[in-house]
Amino acid sequence: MGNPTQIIINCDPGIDDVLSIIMALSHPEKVQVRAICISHGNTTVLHGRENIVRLFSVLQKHIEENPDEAQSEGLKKALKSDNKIILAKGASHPLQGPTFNSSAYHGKDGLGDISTLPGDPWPLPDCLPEPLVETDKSADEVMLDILRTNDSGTVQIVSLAPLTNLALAWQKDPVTFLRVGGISAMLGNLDVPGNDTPSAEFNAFADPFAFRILLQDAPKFPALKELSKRLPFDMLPLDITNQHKVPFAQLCSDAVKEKNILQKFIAAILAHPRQRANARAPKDEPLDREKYDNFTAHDPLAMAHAIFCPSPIERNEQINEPIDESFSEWHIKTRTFGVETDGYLTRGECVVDHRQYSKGKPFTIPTGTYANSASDRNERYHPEPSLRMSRRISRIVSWIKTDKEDQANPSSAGTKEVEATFQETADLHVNDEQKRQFTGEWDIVISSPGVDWFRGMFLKSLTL
Ligand SMILES: [Ca+2]
Repeated sequence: MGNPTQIIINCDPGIDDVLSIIMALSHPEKVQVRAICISHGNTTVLHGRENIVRLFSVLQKHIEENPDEAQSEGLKKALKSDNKIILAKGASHPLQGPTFNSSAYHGKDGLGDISTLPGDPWPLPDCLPEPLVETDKSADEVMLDILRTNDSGTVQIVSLAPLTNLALAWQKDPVTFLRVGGISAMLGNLDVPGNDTPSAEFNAFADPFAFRILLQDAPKFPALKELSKRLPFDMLPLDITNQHKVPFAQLCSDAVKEKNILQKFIAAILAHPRQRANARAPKDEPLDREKYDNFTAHDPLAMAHAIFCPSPIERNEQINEPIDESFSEWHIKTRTFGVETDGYLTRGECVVDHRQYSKGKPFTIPTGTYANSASDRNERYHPEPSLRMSRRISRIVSWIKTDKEDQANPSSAGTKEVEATFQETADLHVNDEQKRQFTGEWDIVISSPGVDWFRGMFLKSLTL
């Protein structure tokens, strides 16, 4: 068995973020958590930081109180190791526009409001629990530091939150960011409805601008363009995460409440979302537990993918080798889509071209014209010069050139005029078309080793 893969976790903790982190720590033979980077999202960065501190305090108490429990072997190894885990605060708001949270599901504090329970049963400790070390550096700087100081392709990012921290790191130093071995991201929805809004998944909705930078703008970066490469994203959209449900009864039954401190903590943070899930059932008939009393493991599935599926770089190395068994059970499909940033109703929607004649291909959006040509309106919606304007500029440029050259050398003026006109027009045409193409291409995870496999692994990781 090789060394564990080093991972950086981008999260907005968040109930399912916290459960995902416990899962990662339970598999020290597979992954080594190098940093936990906090993002805005489910809750504020301040609450997110406190939730991680609370979690590690509970984990430390758990291994102290249960030194011989076999199911906690992984946790013990991860928490007692000399490997420190950097805790870094990141972006407190999206790159543009308003900031949102999902307190309706996660509670105001992000952990089902356990911080307001009578008697404060899950207090913040006086000291930062081991093996956390806090830094004043921003999350994006921490990501770049770790990528810079490790061999290229050896560090992976698991993103369980809006992509703001990743986009900031990419914008700050794209060459270093390209050293990432793979990115497993819980994000978006392609062929199913949204969860936060009718059309968008929460992480995409919370910062569609960061999403767009990484999906649509990053491929134009010279190093990626020359190599015909794209960022090594494996996206886990609602299309697959919705299928991975775990009965609440297995996660937080009354019997579990009598067990260890970690199980009690898990039951406490799941009480609020369980109540919310059950509230969706019809009131006038007995509760259909199989249908409604379930926890949907969005973030934990992305973490499971990072732990058990080889990264894109490892997969490329396996082309001429026998395919790793764990990879053969995770299926990936490359998809082309765009992300909506401006839509009032559709912010964060992943737009796929479902039209029969162009299904799955990149698409463009017409720039259009306005009855009153107010330039500020045009700039607001279409900051790039229109194709018509580009052509007009190219002709003016070529006419000026030809006029000057015509005076200097009258015999070649005609040919040069044609060449210059076509060359300038073609260049501007290509650039303009690229700018107007609102799509990118990422690998989408379309199946896991199975819901039963996932449930068993997830519950075992949580010592349940
Ligand atoms: Ca999350």
